Amino acid sequence: MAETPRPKRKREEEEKEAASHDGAVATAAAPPFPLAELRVRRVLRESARDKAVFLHGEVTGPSGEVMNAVVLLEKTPFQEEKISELLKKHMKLELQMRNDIYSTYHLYPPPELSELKATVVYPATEKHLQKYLRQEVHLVRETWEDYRNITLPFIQSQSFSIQWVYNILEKKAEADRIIHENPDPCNGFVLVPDFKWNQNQLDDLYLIALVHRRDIKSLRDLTAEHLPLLRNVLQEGKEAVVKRFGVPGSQLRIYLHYQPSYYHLHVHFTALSYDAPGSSVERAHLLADVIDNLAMDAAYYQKRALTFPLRADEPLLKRFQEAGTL
Ligand code: M7G
Repeated sequence: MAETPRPKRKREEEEKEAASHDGAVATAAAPPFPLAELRVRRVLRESARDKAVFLHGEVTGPSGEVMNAVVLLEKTPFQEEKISELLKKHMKLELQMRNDIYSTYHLYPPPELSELKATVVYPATEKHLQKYLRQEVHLVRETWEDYRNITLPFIQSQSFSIQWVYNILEKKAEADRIIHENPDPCNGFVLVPDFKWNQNQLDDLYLIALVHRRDIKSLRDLTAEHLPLLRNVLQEGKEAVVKRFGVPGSQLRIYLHYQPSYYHLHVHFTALSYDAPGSSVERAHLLADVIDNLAMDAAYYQKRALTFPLRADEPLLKRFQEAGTL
């Protein structure tokens, strides 16, 4: 596991704490994915702004079968404390152009300071390939009746496997990464770093709270019965983040996605200053607002229409089109 990033204040204290996590290693005993053997089939998406590329590739399995993989390569944010090292230890500096007081260079950092983050989904299903493929997007406005008649039957037949969630809850994976746990089977949850975050810097802090209960698919299922659980996630989640990372609750965006990709209730915790993917108004619902809405009306999310984006080729969009609701 990467070293826990240190908040700007309380460095000494944090260093001591970080040291206690240094020994942690990834739980997966499986060998690393054979990246060098990946045959790239196509670029699913590429983003100059995010400095990221999503690849669809193939690898040959042990018995000769061809298996799909999605590989995301992305440049990681700068770590403030490593910048002077990077400037001192660069391997090469090539002048690109000079004009008056302006000049640009190609700077080649040493390998240990030029890390890329690689995220691998293997074996990847057709749904993973679709999830990462750049697509035109449409907004859908779903009434409660639409949810019951169109969305619910669809997600019951189609949703992504949530085995990774159960692995975390049962400590079969990522156990060493747990930031906080409330073990109560009804009102408890586990808070872990999201796999989008490499934990090297706080600028893109991203954690995910997974509830222990397995019967809540999404925002749509929430009622006043779930208020104690949601309040625990909000309160204890904020306390755990300030304790471990020094980031106060006032600088966290804590929200649920609707629609989520994985239908087991979870809550996203991101740094407020980070423009996290999926944090825009058409997908993110602030947990504090969700709690207030349920406190005012126990069946709020079984009454109101909800808007969300769907990619052009998503089968759910087709179902809405066929039902004539778009
Ligand atoms: P979502 O709202 O269901 O879908 O969020 P999204 O992926 O479209 O945002 C699920 C969240 O879980 C995302 O932020 C993922 O990055 C994160 N996530 C997904 N997987 C498979 C893992 C995993 O294996 N470990 C961890 N720690 N996070 C994951």
